[in-house]
Amino acid sequence: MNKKCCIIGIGGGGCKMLELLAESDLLCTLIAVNNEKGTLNFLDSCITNKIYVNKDQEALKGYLENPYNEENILDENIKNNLYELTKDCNEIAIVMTGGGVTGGTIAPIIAKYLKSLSKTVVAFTTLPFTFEGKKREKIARKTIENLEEICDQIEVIDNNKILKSLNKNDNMDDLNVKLSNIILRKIKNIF
Ligand SMILES: Nc1nc2c(ncn2[C@@H]2O[C@H](COP(=O)(O)OP(=O)(O)OP(=O)(O)O)[C@@H](O)[C@H]2O)c(=O)[nH]1
Ligand SMILES: [Mg+2]
Repeated sequence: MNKKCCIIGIGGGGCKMLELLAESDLLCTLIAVNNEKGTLNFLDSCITNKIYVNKDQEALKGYLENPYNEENILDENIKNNLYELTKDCNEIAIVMTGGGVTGGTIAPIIAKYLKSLSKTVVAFTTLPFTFEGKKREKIARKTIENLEEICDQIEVIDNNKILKSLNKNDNMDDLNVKLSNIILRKIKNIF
């Protein structure tokens, strides 16, 4: 395990995963990215690196189809922040849960910026629960397609499979612990 690794949690689910990964023995730089100030403010206090993207879903939506023009989303301030926070990290894990607009658009854009800095970038994302509907699945699949084009490696975990593996009295927190453990194992194997 390379200590010079960095994990970037993006969007609502990605930031939640980051909080759970922060409880592990990983010695990585942790960065939370979201377009919701509230979510960033209320993150576990051990996550101190926070990047606020001041763009709502309406502004981000178009980037699902074309994640390549990142200049409008990552301003100089965000780029400088990312540059400084990752400057000693060669390997970067991007963690998000697929199906949302925020993670789905910002993750490929950040991955692209990090690739321009010659980092190794591995993305971890989920497929949405089937009960969430086709629209979310479509966003998640497009996100995967975009990440595959940009990242060195991408790991897709199906939320449905984890759901099936739960015990009768388990709840969403239990599901999230299972998901974060899967991500943790994969990160340890890859880096
Ligand atoms: N396992 C798990 N999946 C989650 C969790 N939160 C969200 N998801 C999944 O991730 C998808 C995207 O949700 P968010 O991560 O909240 O979306 P976002 O990236 O913030 O994007 P927005 O739609 O703009 O809010 C959902 O449709 C769910 O399938 C979570 O806590 N655990
Ligand atoms: Mg969100």
